[in-house]
Amino acid sequence: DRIGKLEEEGGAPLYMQLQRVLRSAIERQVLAPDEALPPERDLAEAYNISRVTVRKALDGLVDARLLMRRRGAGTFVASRVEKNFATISSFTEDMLSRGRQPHSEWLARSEGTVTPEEAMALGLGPGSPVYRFTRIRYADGQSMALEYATVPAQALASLNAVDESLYDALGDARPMRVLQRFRATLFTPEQTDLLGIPAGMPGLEIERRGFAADGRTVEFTKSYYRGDAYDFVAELSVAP
Ligand code: 16G
Repeated sequence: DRIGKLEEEGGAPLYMQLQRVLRSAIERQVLAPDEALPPERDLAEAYNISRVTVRKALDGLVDARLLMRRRGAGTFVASRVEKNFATISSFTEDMLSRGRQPHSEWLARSEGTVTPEEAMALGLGPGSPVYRFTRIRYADGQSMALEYATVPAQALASLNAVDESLYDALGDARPMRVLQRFRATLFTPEQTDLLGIPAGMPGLEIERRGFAADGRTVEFTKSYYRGDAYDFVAELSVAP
């Protein structure tokens, strides 16, 4: 009832009418991101149409990425996050600004000395001390990304200074400029397990080197974003 009614007789085909109703409910957030749709059987009954018609309507919306199916769990309103590409923000800020609750599951928090790759990325000499943080990042309980961050030890007060947000812990030393590299990735079976996603899902690997206002490199982070959860958007203009 809350979702809306179909048009009167003689309108567009029924599956299209249902699509229109669902589309509008999603746009008005009557159906919220990540909300489960009623079972197809219930929709068919409520709208007095066949299950085949319901399925056809939902298939179209899944193709249009407005809905997504989770194996064994049903059909959900898609909850893709649009991340602006042109400004620097933290995961925590990204989620809070969308009214979603960020949460991290810590997989590792350790102290060590730089690997050659980290030394190069962070501009540190061999043997420099670093902290490493591995986290699964969630929004409203839904896994969004896996993150492996390496931070020069001197950038933080201590290994345990990071609570929920790395950028909060960095404070005045948070990145003011970043260099990023993107590449397509397929999640490994281990990452698939950690994120609780279907096998074979594509992802986006983003390597970020972040520089504090004084120019020091303060993070070298590899983020693996779920391909079904993110749209990266940016406004570009022609070079002057
Ligand atoms: C974002 C950054 C990541 C940074 C993290 C800090 C990208 C691609 N990555 O995920 O480099 O370490 O935010 O988030 O934007 P936090 O302050 O919530 O820990």
